[in-house]
Amino acid sequence: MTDQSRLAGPLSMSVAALCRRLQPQVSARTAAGFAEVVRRLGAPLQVAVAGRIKSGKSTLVNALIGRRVAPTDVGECTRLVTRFQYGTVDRIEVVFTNGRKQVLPFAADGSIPADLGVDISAVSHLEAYLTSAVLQGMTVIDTPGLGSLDAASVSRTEELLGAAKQDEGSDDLDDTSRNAVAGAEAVLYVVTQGVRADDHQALAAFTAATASREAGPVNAIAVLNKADTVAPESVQGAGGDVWKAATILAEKQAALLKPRVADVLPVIGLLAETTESGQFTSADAEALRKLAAVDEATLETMLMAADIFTSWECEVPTGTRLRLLEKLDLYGIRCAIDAIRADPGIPAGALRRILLDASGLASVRARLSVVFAARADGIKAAAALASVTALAHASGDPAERQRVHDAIEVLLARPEAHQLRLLEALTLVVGGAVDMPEDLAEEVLRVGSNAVVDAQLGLPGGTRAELAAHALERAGWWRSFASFGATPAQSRVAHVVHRAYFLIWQQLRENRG
Ligand SMILES: Nc1nc2c(ncn2[C@@H]2O[C@H](COP(=O)(O)OP(=O)(O)OP(=O)(O)O)[C@@H](O)[C@H]2O)c(=O)[nH]1
Ligand SMILES: [Mg+2]
Repeated sequence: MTDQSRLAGPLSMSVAALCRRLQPQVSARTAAGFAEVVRRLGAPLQVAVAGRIKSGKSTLVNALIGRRVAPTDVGECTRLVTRFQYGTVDRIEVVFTNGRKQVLPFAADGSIPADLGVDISAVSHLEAYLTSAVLQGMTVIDTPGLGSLDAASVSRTEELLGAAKQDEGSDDLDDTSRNAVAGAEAVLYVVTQGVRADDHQALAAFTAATASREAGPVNAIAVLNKADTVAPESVQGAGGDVWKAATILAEKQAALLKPRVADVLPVIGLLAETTESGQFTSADAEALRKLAAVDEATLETMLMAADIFTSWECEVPTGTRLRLLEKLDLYGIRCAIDAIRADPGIPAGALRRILLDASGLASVRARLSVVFAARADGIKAAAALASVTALAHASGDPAERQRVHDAIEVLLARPEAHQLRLLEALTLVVGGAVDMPEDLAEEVLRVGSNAVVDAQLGLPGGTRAELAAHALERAGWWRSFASFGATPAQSRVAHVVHRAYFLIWQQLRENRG
């Protein structure tokens, strides 16, 4: 807890310092809450993978971790929250609602057993500790599907993410305090083509119930999973291409989910899982080679539907075909066959690589690292500040509330807290708390939610001189908007945006030559 090097950066450090400083000045209960906030600040970013039932959340979690460990499809575990975090020894624990923990053996294939062998109604959640390097940067929380008919699993998720019983040492936290400090800090939202019009509300409801702050472009990204199942002829402009069709659909959904998520990226979770978790074997490659030798007309027919593929008369055994279907589905099989036909001698490893590239996972990873990893400090610090405010509010003591409020104001006024103020301003505008004309809201969003300067300025590829001139011009504009024409609430935001542009300009000048 005192190991500052584990904190994500300077903003987290200053919020942790604020908590420690305030601890002796507040009630024991609030102080316990602050201790929990500090503990969480030292942990990796908590990313919840959310989405409707069977959208492919667990499949994607496996792909990201690089191991087929989360149960997919069947079994009682898909109704439980599982937290995947870094550990030096692979271990699974069942955490019961009464706080008791029990170590579970892995199933023979290295996954979490489909049947836990315990009374599931007494289970709070699962903790999986894995040596996966990805987990050093973030804790991934797999959740049961939203819109599940099983009310018990929904309330378990809400309880866990919204009011999780944390580790030992925080037993003195009551429910209100726990509510204020727990929760995911970022969301990876999984949608499929069959997205429903109410996904926007579902995302809002999920984060309201579970995350310590609302989802916004700063801490939420979305993927359009099962891109391989999109029927290209149903999407105008796709020219019959599956990936193009999925990309067009993803863009449409981005507009629908805006501004709650930064982006919607198409992905084929299944292909990503198979190729990243060691499931694609040389036997699979051999079977695909045999299929590639089948004449085109027959193959065309076989690849029309899964049942035709498995039942058609063919040299490759039905069991093998079923296995390929499970691992790659028809689209992946088609991709592999095309690759083999283009290069008959292609080794299994290169084939795996092609399928991985076709899954779109690389873009998702890149986006995760831009949106989450690079901003972990700001996201964590902002979430922690929200928790601190909520804790003070819950204390019911006006003097205590004022003391905490004042301390936060002092912290935010410091120049190095600028990024926090920008995140705050962005959240106010995106959440509708501060009304802005649409073009200005867009601009706040662009400046606040991009990590790279030319994207922040809306001038991708601009020269340094162009960028600097633009930053200076916008800084001046926002300053005069803050003074003339803005409402008091808008003016607060405008000052922050002005400052952001000014700092960008300064940075561009300093890096000159
Ligand atoms: N074709 C195809 N199937 C997929 C893809 N991703 C997942 N699936 C399949 O969809 C089914 C559901 O996947 P899961 O990962 O269990 O979905 P989930 O969202 O975790 O499901 P719940 O936890 O039960 O809500 C499985 O049979 C997966 O193999 C994909 O990209 N393409
Ligand atoms: Mg699942």
